[in-house]
Amino acid sequence: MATETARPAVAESGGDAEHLTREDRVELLRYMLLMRGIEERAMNLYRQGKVPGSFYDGFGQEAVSVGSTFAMAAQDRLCILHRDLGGHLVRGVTPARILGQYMGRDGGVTGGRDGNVHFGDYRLGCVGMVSMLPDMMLVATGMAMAFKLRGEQRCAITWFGDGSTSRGDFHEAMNWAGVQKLPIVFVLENNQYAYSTPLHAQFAVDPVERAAAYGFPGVTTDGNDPEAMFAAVWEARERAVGGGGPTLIEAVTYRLGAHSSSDDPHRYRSEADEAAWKGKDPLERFALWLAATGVLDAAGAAAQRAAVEAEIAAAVAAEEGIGPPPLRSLIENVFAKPPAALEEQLAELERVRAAAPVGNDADR
Ligand SMILES: Cc1ncc(C[n+]2csc(CCOP(=O)(O)OP(=O)(O)O)c2C)c(N)n1
Ligand SMILES: [Mg+2]
Repeated sequence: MATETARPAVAESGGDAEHLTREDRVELLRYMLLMRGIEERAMNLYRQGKVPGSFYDGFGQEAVSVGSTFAMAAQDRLCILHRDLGGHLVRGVTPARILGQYMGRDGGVTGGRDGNVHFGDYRLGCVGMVSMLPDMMLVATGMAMAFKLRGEQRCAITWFGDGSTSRGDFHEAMNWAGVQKLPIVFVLENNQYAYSTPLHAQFAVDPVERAAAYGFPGVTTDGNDPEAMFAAVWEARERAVGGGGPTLIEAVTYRLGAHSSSDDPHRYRSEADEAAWKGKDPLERFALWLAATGVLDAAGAAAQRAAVEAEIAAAVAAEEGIGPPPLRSLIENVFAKPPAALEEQLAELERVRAAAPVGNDADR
């Protein structure tokens, strides 16, 4: 595996989005472009049968993970969910390792063991996702508890969707974090739907109001604005490491794409609704803002997009050349001494695989 180091905290000179430098703002856009570009490319690879399993994307939600991760320090820990690819990217996971992950290649973050969302490079502070929602809230709460017990100046952050707020784990994590005043930031990614379930069928009150019931602040933020996300998380992290306890940040956004590769969202939401939110696409909006404020002119923006596209194309080409991991790696780190019968079975499976190409599973 590659050995990138975690990205240091930005804006070390200041305490809010005012202190983002021009370079930071250009970087924010670059990470958002990378996330969009990688996921678009991965969706095409999925359709070509080159991405096994199913595929989840974060189209329209790029500002949430990129903006919030930008506010975290290298020593912090991130429990990243299925629409938060930007979190991995900001921490320094390369596009090649991510695309390799999706394609089940040896060069992927888990070395081909898992696909779309279950990965995280712990050396960069990223914790691999647990699929049961929202168990990552409990994992992050446990990490924050450890930081507190050890007296460390570190913070945990996790993301979760509007649908996750109906589960017991949400309440358990919020309660314990509030009781213990833990250094944790909870980011509620309100993208209007949980699969096909709309907000009005999910909760009777805005869930951000529940923070007060657990004894800590809850704030609502524009989840389509990376600078707003940065500022909200920065402030929450400052409070957390200063002993002030958790914050719940509701990032209001919209899932522009389908729930997953197996979903047709037009069965439960209108095209007019989609078009209205498309007009608030965080990428285009932020690009316009950077142009209007003179941070990135047309030539700079075109060069940035071209560089991102080239980086993604190179990553795909590199991973396509790598191939899947040897089946023998299935039993690595599992047995002290693998049983001989298992070795023989794997050799047989290797012969079968050599004769059949990798394809998608039946969708879940
Ligand atoms: C406990 C549990 N039930 C069901 C699922 C299947 N599932 C995966 S994503 C998802 C929708 C979750 O909605 P939300 O929390 O709003 O997140 P979003 O996908 O909208 O980002 C569901 C039902 C799951 N992973 N865990
Ligand atoms: Mg949702």
